[in-house]
Amino acid sequence: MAETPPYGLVDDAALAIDGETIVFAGPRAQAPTADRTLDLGGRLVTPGLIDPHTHLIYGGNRALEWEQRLLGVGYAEIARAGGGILATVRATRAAGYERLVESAQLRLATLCAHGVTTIEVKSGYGLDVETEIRMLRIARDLGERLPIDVHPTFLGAHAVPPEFTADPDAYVDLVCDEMLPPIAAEKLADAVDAFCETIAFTPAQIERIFTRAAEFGLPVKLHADQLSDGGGAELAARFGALSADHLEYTSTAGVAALARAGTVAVVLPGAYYFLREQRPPPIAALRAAKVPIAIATDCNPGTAPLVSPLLALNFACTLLGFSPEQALRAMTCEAARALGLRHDRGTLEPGKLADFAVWNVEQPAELAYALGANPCHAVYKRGRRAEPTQH
Ligand code: DI6
Ligand code: FE
Repeated sequence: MAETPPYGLVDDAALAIDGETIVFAGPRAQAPTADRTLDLGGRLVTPGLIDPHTHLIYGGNRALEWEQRLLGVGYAEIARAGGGILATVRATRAAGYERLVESAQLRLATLCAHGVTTIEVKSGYGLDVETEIRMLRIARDLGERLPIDVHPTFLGAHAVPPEFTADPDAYVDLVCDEMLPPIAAEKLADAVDAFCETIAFTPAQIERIFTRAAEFGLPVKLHADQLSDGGGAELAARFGALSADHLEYTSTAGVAALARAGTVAVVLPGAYYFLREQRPPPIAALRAAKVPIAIATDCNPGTAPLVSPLLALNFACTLLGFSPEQALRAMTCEAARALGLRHDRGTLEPGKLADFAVWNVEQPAELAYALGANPCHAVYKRGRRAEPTQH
């Protein structure tokens, strides 16, 4: 059998589309005849990019906190002093529906303009019933406003809100008993996430939330081992999580657990870069154990105010040892896997959604190479030209 060329590239290729679906992808000479054809000028076409981990919706920003961090104050230190995530919680609760939609829509339009056709969006800056639900509704609404599929994730266990500092377990009760039931009943989230960390939630608390999520048939994922090894990867694996994300401090046992469970490792090179972390996730061990690896922007105001998927690819290459080809796979087919969507997107094949990006580049490595450029020529979502700026 012939070896697959780098990136699975096909020269002089054609895609045939019926409605929302690809019916042919391959050499132009073999393409079926069509009612209507469109010449893409010989440009590179890739699957639409998929961003499987974002905190896109939030009030305010944390530029001042960033200034402090540049002067040497630590992220965890700021969080313990009531800043960090809790500062964004205050701004998000105060923002109201329209302002949250407006700011998130701007960020989303930028991601779309860089070739993103599917995105995951977490709640987690409300931390009360009303604001968590508001965030999830906004996530769903954004998917209606822009030509992109939005997959909302409920992240009620992002931080312990100020009202519950004295009794974090009572907040976990609220997440399980007052937040999850209406969210599941109204189908406001496609998955449930939690932040497993000394400054956030313990494995025991998260087990309660994940057990409840399973009762509602909701898949789980986890912010795992970002700042310390809290056994997050093992916890995610125990619950058959879709993904375990961050993983800077994941141990050898954690890697083995992910491999056994088939859980995807989502690495967030933007956060690694922006926090100036010194310890990279164990990429070589993950690869050796055949754990699928995806990349996401982690777009959030505290650790990764990043709206360029292409910069995420670049950081993965320059900081975490990805090849440009591995990086592109990590933001297409592996990212689809991280969202449980491998069956209908992430590659250009018959039967998959016609989600693709057209690029003004000579070779695919340029996608990860050009710092701050946007060579995206056009984006197609479900077979239609996507024009995010005109909405
Ligand atoms: N880890 C992260 O990188 C983001 N959330 C999390 O649990 C950061 C969120 C923030 O700082 O606002
Ligand atoms: Fe995150």
